[in-house]
Amino acid sequence: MSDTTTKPRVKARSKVERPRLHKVILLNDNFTPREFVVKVLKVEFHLSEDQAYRVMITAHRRGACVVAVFPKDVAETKATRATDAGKAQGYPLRFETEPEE
Ligand code: TYC
Repeated sequence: MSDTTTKPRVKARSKVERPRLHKVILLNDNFTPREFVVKVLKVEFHLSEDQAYRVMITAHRRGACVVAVFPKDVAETKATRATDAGKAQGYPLRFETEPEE
């Protein structure tokens, strides 16, 4: 007979924290043409025409609008690319990022 004892194993639940997502926020300005904002939203964020128009018009009316949420590095890369697309045409279009609550 074996003299090994069997201990009850309580599996420790490791609390794996998921990395917080970051919002990409579109900011309004008085110069960038509406159609250009819609185009950037479609190309950089893969929004449909309808989604892009709604985001653009919300930013236009309220000053800012959340475009989407992503892991931090993706949010920052997309915000930079979209801001640079405006800059390349001489527009002051801005996208910022901030952590989700
Ligand atoms: N306000 C701009 C205009 O009237 C259009 C615009 C909308 C610009 C949203 C930026 O995030 C923006 N031409």
